[in-house]
Amino acid sequence: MANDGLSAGAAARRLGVAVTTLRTWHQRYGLGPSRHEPGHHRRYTVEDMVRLQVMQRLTAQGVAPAEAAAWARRSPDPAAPEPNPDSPASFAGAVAPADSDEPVLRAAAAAARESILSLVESGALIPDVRPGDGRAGGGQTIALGPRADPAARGLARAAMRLDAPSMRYILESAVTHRGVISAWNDVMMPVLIGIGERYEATERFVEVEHLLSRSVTEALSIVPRPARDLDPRVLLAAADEEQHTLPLEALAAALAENGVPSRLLGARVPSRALLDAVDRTGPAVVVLWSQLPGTGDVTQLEHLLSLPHPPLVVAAAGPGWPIADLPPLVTPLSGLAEAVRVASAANA
Ligand code: B12
Repeated sequence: MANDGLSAGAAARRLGVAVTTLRTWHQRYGLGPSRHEPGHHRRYTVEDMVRLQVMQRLTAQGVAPAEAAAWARRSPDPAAPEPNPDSPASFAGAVAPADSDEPVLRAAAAAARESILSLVESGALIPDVRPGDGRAGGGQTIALGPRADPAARGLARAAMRLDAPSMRYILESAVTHRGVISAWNDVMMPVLIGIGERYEATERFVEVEHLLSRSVTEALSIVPRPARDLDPRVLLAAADEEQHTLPLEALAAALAENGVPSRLLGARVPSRALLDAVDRTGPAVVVLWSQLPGTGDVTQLEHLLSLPHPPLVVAAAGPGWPIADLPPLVTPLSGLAEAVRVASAANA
């Protein structure tokens, strides 16, 4: 690109969009050309082109234009030093001698592409999608430890603002780019535990907990499920009267990522219904989740073990189970990665 920037026509051609689209992005979303010489049309600079690349890429992925523009406006200046040395996004590669032509644009484009996803994922860029969002949380925060992942921080902020699009963006990016186990352990779980503590201390923020739970469910459901001709040999269920299911949803998604299909019965499965399901489907593994001590009744596990054809593995998962009093043949599970290992091995 010449030093004096690109005309609208040239910029549109480079981006592969119509000139009218560029005009719309300028007029509606403020993503216009910034170089202005008196007596000449405005020109698009390298920085403008980086922002437009972000806009183009996000809208192509189905992000609403207003939201995409919010991200694009916050894109770092490619010529500025990288603000966060830990961030994999590096705009340093976009810095080139001022008089260089195509390489600058190519580097800026590549840097923009690389950086969008990592910045979104890191939680460093949270678009202000809706005006007034700042008010919604009333300055309240979800406490996370000092070593919390930046994406978890971004998620906590978005959750307190009841900002579902941003939550969804952060969560889906985490699932897609890190995989389910890390997305759950490093991003979802700390924020869920944090909002639980906030609720316990204040008896407020149930609305935050509900919207966050819903967003987690939606993000976990984007993981493609294994082919339909594979018969699921893993059965996942919450104990009788147990409404907490998110860890099982994470387990189903993590297993799917490993090509292992599962049946997830969901919340509050009465013991009789669980036994009937096992009888009809003959699973190799049953994972029963209890979050609350009140639902961790071990007779549910004993009944499973005394079936004429018991599953190979009967696993107790969740903090509700009395670990010391579990029947000897029950496998206790303490984390998602372990659950994936045990269920995958028994399924093989
Ligand atoms: C989301 C949520 C809900 C949602 C659930 C939505 C859903 N679809 O699952 C809804 C709104 C339904 C809900 C309801 C209630 N909830 Co609730 N909820 C939560 C919250 C925020 C997250 C739950 C979760 O997914 N936990 C899983 C992970 C994130 O947390 P964890 O269990 O502590 O993780 C540990 C282990 O389980 C293990 N682990 C983590 N992930 C995995 C995965 C696998 C596969 C394995 C094996 C292990 C494992 O590692 C962690 C470290 O040890 C928790 C907070 C919390 N700390 O859990 C409160 C929490 C569990 N809820 C609580 C309460 C009080 C309730 C209600 C009674 C509220 C009410 N008054 O109605 C009801 C209970 C209804 C019922 N009978 O079940 C309390 C329970 C306190 C207690 N120990 O008794 C908590 C702890 C909040 C708090 N701090 O006060 N809740």
